[in-house]
Amino acid sequence: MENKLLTKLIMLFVVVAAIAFAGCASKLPPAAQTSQVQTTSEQSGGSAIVVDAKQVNGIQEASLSWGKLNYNPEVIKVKKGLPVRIIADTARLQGCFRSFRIADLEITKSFTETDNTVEFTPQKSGTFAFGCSMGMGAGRLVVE
Ligand SMILES: [Cu+2]
Repeated sequence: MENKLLTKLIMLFVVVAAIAFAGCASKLPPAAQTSQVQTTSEQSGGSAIVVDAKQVNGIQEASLSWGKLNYNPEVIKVKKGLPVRIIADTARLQGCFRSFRIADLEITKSFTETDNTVEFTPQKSGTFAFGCSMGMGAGRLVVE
């Protein structure tokens, strides 16, 4: 009896892992996206979740969580030349999605429960793709 339960649990795990991986892999951003102008709708037809960073004591803050098999929000809008603080929701961001990267700004950060923020000051305007270090998850930082 215990063996049957264990087998069921293993099968459940495999199925969940397969779904999670398929979702992650299907979100690979096109390479051209980096230089694209920000638009309000994604290629898939749905609307991107767009958030303006909030200024708190001179720092532009934005939370980063998980939803729809991708980062949430998918677009973070900030202003050039002012410090940005991204605060990761580590309760929802799991696995490789905690390994955060904005390649064009040379920013990499591994979020943990005790170290869930990354700070930087964007010095050039533009739209910069972000994602996990493996290239899954497709978001954009829009610097204006
Ligand atoms: Cu990944």
